[in-house]
Amino acid sequence: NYQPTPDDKFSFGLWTVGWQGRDPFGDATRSAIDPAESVRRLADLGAHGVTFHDDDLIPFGASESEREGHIKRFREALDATGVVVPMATTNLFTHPVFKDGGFTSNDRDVRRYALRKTVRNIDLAAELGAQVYVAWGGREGSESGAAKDVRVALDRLKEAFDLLGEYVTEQGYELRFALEPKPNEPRGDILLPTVGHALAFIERLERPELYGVNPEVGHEQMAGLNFAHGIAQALWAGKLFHLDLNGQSGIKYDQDLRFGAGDLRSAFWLVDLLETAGYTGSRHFDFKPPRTEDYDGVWESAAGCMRNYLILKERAAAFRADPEVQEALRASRLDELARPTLGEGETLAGLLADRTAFESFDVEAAGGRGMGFERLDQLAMDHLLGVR
Ligand code: GLT
Ligand code: MN
Ligand code: MN
Ligand code: MN
Repeated sequence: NYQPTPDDKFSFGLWTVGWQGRDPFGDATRSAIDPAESVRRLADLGAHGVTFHDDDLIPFGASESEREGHIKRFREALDATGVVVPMATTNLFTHPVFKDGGFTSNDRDVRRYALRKTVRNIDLAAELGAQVYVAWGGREGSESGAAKDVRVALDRLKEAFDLLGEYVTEQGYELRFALEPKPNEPRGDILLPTVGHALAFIERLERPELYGVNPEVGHEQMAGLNFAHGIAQALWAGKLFHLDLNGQSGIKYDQDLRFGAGDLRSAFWLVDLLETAGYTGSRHFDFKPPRTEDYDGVWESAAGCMRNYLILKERAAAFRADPEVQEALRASRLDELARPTLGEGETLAGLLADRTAFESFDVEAAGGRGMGFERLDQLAMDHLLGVR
């Protein structure tokens, strides 16, 4: 019946259902919502978790006693509903002070402030039991060439993450970082634009084991990339610490549609991958209910994210269980892909000595073999469309 339960591990950012619909061309279309109310509504819908930026929970500039009050109200809502906080993050993009970035602003005092703001919220994240700390560097970038020395900015980004890694290690927090790539918007070009860039960067850090990625569906698609492929490589590298599910229709502005909207086929392969790979983290939604919606529409949109995930999970499982699909997978030689290219115990010398591998290999015959992928994909399509 596609009714989510906490076992499905669905989570939502406070900033998603709490988005008031302000965009570059128009004012807010919805009033602000109390984070405690969002927690209650999400719990009613069947979510297990809620995530937040420091400023989603505690308005920027709040006094220490106001801060305590906001945290207390939030904790009460969590306790009353059983909703957990699997992840938290820092807002290093809204206030004008971050107009040239947080960890890579050319202004050194801004970088020091960004680190302090982050450390402060890491303490709160750990206190609330979060296991993942996301870092989306939307303002880390530039609009023009000489404005940012990218190699030097990457030195500063490494410096910042190394310091944060040192901090969580010294505090003994069970918290790992998940870097969120995005190619552009709000900056003209953002540092670590794709999953691949982020994975390469992580290996240059002092404690690489503390860092993974938080890929977002729409962000990779804005760069024209195949999201499921990026997720597969992150899984292969042991670096899929978290992910942001939403919908996007092709290469354009960041749409943040509800999950399942936009590229539905891509969503199908993503769910198939997450479910067959045994991903155990939260299924986290980072979407924006369109500004056409009132609050009824917001909760419809949030419920739709989860419903679509569960429908796709069912369809993907049916695809995998179908005997005709299994036969088609064999006909397309997926089992052969899983076999190492050298035989067991065989060495490079063995390959070089094997005349059937080259001298007498019938390239024309091999080149003429069909792969059977169209049949396989049509079977997937039939399952996705619910006609099998
Ligand atoms: C912001 C951004 C998202 C990030 C969030 C984490 S905030 O809404 O567009 O993609 O995941 O900072
Ligand atoms: Mn995101
Ligand atoms: Mn987005
Ligand atoms: Mn977003």
